[in-house]
Amino acid sequence: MKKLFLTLGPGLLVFVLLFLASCGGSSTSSGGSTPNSTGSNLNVAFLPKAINNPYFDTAAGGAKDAAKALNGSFKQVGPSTASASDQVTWINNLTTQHVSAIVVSANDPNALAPALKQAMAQGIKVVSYDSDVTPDARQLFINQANSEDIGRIEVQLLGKQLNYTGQIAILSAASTATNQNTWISFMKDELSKPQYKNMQLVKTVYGNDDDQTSFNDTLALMQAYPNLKGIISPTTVGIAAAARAIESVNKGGKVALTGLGTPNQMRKYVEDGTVQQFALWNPADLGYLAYYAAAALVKGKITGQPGQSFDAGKLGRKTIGANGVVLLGPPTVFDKANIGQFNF
Ligand code: RAM
Repeated sequence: MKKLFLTLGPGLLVFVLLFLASCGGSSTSSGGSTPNSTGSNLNVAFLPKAINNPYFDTAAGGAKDAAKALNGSFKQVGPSTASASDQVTWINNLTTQHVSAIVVSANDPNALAPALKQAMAQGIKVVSYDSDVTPDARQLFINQANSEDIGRIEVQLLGKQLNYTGQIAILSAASTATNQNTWISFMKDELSKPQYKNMQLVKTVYGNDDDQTSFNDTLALMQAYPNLKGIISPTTVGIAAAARAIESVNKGGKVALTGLGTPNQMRKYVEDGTVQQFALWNPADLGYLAYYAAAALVKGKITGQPGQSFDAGKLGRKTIGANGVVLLGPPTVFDKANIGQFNF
């Protein structure tokens, strides 16, 4: 540090330290930035909602496989908490580095848009995955599954379990998260159907994809609503924290829980009966597809127009749909019978 101080001088050193602190996250990388077989540099940066989330780590694993297959480079950077303003800092940083593509999962669709538009103006390709930004701030959105199906399926799973009766609550991620908010709007629409007339949504709370906040929110919900019969948590961080909270007050089997989780984080709770069923897609395939889409844009094989198609390696050819959306596929429902077959 002394040497760094002498080299940079006090002012610049403070600036560098402040900058690093403001980013509040870190990065991992793999592959070289050597020119690929087409001669262009394929240097793709993934920016998830937050790092240290097993869901995004699994997606990064898939992206690394794609980078290897395409002779490109991969790195993941991001904030340590799910913060939109920290993501803006990272976008500006990646724009200065002039990476060839930014692949981002948004904590807020609007807050990220100006920085992403600046990146695009400098020739950087922008792909959103998992959680979209405003459509004019990216070329493509890689959607994990049909948003309507994801929202409705969670209500259907809980309804069946509760015999369509009782108070329920939702434990979401950030209140501005594009993906969760879209799914919740379809949950509400599903709940408005006649078969749910005896099921009442009493509250939606936001755990911000933070384990401790989500745990505390779940305890607070059960305290505020002693007759609460079920919780839907459409976030892998939230559902795992909620399961732990339910068990911590011995309410396993009394307060039903479903939503979106990773099999590895939820296995224990499915095996001990706290959770009967939950859903998800394969995050590794999502990261893999997002990398292939970014590569096709960088190589000029597509521009992001609906109807264009591109090679997505082991996932086959994918076609761009309306609004620049590329769909991965249907979600899987996990339960005691099948959870043993999955390891992510
Ligand atoms: C969390 C994040 C992510 C979401 C999954 C289901 O990991 O909120 O955006 O897609 O849950």
